[in-house]
Amino acid sequence: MTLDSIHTPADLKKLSRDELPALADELRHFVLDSVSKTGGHLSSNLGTVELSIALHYVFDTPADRIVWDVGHQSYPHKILTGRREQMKTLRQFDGLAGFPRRSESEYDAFGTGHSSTSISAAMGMARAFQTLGEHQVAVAVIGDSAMTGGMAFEAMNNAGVYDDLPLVVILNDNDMSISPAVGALNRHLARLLSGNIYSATKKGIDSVLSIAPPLREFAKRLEDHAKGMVSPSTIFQEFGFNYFGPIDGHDLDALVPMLQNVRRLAIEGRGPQFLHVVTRKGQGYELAEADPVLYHGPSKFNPDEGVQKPSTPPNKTFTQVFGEWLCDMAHADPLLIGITPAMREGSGLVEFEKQFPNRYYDVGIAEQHAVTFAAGMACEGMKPVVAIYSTFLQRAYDPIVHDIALQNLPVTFCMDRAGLSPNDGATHHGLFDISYLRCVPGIVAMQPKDEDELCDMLHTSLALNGPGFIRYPRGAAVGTAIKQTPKKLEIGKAEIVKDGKEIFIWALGPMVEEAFKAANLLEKQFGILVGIVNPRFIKPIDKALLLTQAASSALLVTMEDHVVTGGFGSSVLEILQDNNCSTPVERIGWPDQFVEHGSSVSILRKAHGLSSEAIVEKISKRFSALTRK
Ligand SMILES: Cc1ncc(C[n+]2csc(CCOP(=O)(O)OP(=O)(O)O)c2C)c(N)n1
Repeated sequence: MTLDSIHTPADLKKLSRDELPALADELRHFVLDSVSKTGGHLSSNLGTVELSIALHYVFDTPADRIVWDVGHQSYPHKILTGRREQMKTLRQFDGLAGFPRRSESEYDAFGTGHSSTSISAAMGMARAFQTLGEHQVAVAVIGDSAMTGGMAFEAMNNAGVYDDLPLVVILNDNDMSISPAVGALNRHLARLLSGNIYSATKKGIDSVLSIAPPLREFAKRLEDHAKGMVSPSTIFQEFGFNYFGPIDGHDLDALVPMLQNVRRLAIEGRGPQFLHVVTRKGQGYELAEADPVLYHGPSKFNPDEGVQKPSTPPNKTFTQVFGEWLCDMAHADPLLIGITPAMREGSGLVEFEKQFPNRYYDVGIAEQHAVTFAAGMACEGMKPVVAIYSTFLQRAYDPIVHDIALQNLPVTFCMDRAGLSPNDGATHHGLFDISYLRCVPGIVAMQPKDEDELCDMLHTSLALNGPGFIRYPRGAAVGTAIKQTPKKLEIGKAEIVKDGKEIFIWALGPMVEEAFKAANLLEKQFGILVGIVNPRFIKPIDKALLLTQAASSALLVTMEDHVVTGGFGSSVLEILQDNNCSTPVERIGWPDQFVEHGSSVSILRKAHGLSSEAIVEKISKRFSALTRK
């Protein structure tokens, strides 16, 4: 077994070129076997097996830096850089991360998870090498969909003017995002692969020649110019990169010499190099090749059988409920528009696209654009609904402030994955949106306790005259029946879900269930009478109810699936302070630190003092300290 003998890229370099294809086979089997046991990203990693081998074979890693865009395709790289044994711990608590992390290995040159950062980061490294007089190369490996992110082009634009920059950009073109790739760049790449662009231009020139023979010389020059401008290399060359490709990314005999070539050019100071590599998502595992979307990020499965549907369908997820509501509403309202930045499946828009193809927009991995595009739609009287993960909305903060809120435009934001994305970890948890949204004037922000209330909130938001934000977590909702017709909620009005006296818990979203558990225990164990409020509105908060309850109780507790820093509990504190109310507040939420990955929410809750027992202990301690005085 060759793979067993590879602990570092130095071991890999001892192999002859002829031995590499066999290694690729082993590595591919290992990736499949390993991911089928742990769950994780599969199709993309099957597609980068040869590329990872060739990169570590040719480049002088870790001195040369490899930055994996998104990083979901970095498992073969992890395996080749000493982490093969640890792959069984992938995405589990204290185990390997699902993305590159600087703290995990010296070979992980840059931490990723959110897309389109690799060229900027690698360019920064390349400029630093030059400034420090180091002879190293920085490599960005970026997918064709990650390339649709604006940042990638901002970096290309900046990098292209440095004629001696030791930067290599590798475009890993598999014609797929999570779902099928979209946009004009995708069309350009497709035409470029088929060679259509240049031949179309040449045809145009031939007709110029036949009409005006004296212009032959000019036309020849035009042809040369056209080759540079619109031949397959165009867009990247025009940015100032040396373009190579497209080459077969599964052919090590093509990859190795090509990478040797671009590395030499980069290190010799011949400027930024761009290599266009064509790969196949799911390569080598038939089921994933046939359905790369299903195998993008599967849970554990048996590779012989493939991913199976669960025999008993679990409760609907919040995502599904949102998707169904959107279709229902779209039937009733022709102005409704659905927008996703490249997350059709994850955001529940598959059915909406089928039913309303003309009102569905996958804008690519382009969160900023998605939000401002929605703003433009809203200006013209359309009713845009932006379906976006809480974590990715971070990318669009200025558009929210500057384009949406400042102009008070009626756009509904459906923020999925608010709370933990446990296996993905710190890059993907949606733990900051309350803090970053609640300071924005004029917005309405909500979180439902169950799926029926989600529909009410969606309905409420759609009827607003300004922006509405609804956050909900990943996974199954609580199983509440959804009424036939959603109702409009009174803005800023909370719901008392349990009466009480000594303590009132204001629990957001899924924390209502936790609050009930805590209240039961507190009443049983300590005889404390605990009331529970479902705030519904994060902004504006039901001040009247809050102040009334604060005045009549010994302790207020806030519970949120969010960081405590600047979160919902903080806004409760501010309101009490501003109203000279000194009732203490126990804020329960995630601590002021980046929360790591783990195989389940409960493991991470336990690790951070947020298990049901720990919550009860916190509350009872605080309460008894207060009442003892
Ligand atoms: C800013 C941001 N938005 C969305 C995502 C979710 N996401 C992860 S991978 C992916 C598709 C990436 O496609 P591509 O770059 O072509 O790589 P491939 O999966 O095809 O190998 C998306 C949309 C993300 N990671 N970051």
